[in-house]
Amino acid sequence: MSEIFESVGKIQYEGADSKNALAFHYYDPERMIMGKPMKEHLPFAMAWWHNLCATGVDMFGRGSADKSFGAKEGTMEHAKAKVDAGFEFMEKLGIEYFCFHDVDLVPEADDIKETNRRLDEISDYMLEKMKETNIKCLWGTANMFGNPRFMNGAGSTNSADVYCFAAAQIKKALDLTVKLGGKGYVFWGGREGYETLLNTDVKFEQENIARLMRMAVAYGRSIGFTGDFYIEPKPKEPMKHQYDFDAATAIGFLRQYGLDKDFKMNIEANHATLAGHTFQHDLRISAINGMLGSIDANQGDSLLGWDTDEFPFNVYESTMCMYEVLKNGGITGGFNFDAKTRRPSYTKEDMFAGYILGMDTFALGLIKAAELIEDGRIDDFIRERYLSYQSGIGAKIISDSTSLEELSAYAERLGAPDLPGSGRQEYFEGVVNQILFH
Ligand code: XUL
Ligand code: CO
Repeated sequence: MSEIFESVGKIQYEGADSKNALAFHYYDPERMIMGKPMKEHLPFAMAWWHNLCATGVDMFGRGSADKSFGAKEGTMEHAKAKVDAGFEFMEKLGIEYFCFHDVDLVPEADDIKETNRRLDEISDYMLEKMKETNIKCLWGTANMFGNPRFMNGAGSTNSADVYCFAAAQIKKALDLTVKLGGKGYVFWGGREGYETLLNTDVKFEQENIARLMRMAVAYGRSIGFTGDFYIEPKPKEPMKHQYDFDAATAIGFLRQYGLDKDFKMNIEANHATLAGHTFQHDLRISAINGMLGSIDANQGDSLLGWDTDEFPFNVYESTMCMYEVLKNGGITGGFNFDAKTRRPSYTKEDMFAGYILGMDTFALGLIKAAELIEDGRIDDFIRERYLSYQSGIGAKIISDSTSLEELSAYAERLGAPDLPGSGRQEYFEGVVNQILFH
């Protein structure tokens, strides 16, 4: 089989002084960080949709990038060419995982039975490639937002017939995920939300989403899927209001409907910022609830109000992300680059440049997060900051052995408490800069 990315060889680590555009400058897979090689800390994944399907189309213009890979688009030959391109791409970058939606893999037919037949064919071909290369599937999902039938959502749709199509797609996507040995299965509720409450029964819709998820868990477990289900929260876009607004909302939903044992979060940086949080915030909320599962590694643009899905270059953000991941003891999922090159970056080399940027940014984030933890000043300060709960009245509070009356009497005896001690925010922001730039 002929090479698709002829101008690009295997991407090597060359170090920070190298000016080679097609080399890693920080991602050194075997370098040990906190007792583990970088590549084990950072199981990177390629997003089938952005990398192999998206051509740079936007609301104002047709695509700028050629993703035909030598085949006629809309054919099974093209679907196979994308598999060839994808595996060559991942091998050249040393990426061990991929993520996919059903419709990323094959052209969707009018009849779902034909689409499923095509999916069987392509997944056989993918399995062959996986055996040859040792590349694995991180997670699969069903695209339940692109087809016009899902205009009012999938689990949240007003149409029971459409609901059945969503169920059929989930069933097939789970079959594929299991066939390809995927570690996880994602629900991104793209159109699970509403435009106006004037036509929407929110409670009914949320209960129906939970029903669909419960059926997915039952089916998945029945066919031997032992991995995690994930919710990928996002507050808006395409809908004005989406039910999985952020990690806290999604975790509450999972607990309410008894799904919290089977699900974790797949946190996407640009979704967290759309919800008005930092990326780190949603990672922390997931982690403290034991639900930090996987990560969609990208970044948004603070000047734009939508999901720009940019390759991450902000090292401050990736450091804070890796700080959360290290503190969590790692993640069972991986780092999926749900990111696309900008419309004017339409060449094959640009595809590599995007991934090199993302992988280097997370490698730097890992190095710096480990330094922050090894430095210890932040951890020490946080420990000290809550010391008043380690003895006396504080110890009684956290052992649940006091009452409002006792606390009130204590406060009256004190008259006026001392101020709670400086938060030293500016000092610690300086510590982060010191670690980042020493
Ligand atoms: C959309 C998004 C999706 C999910 C998978 O914003 O992030 O691509 O990751 O459906
Ligand atoms: Co995503």
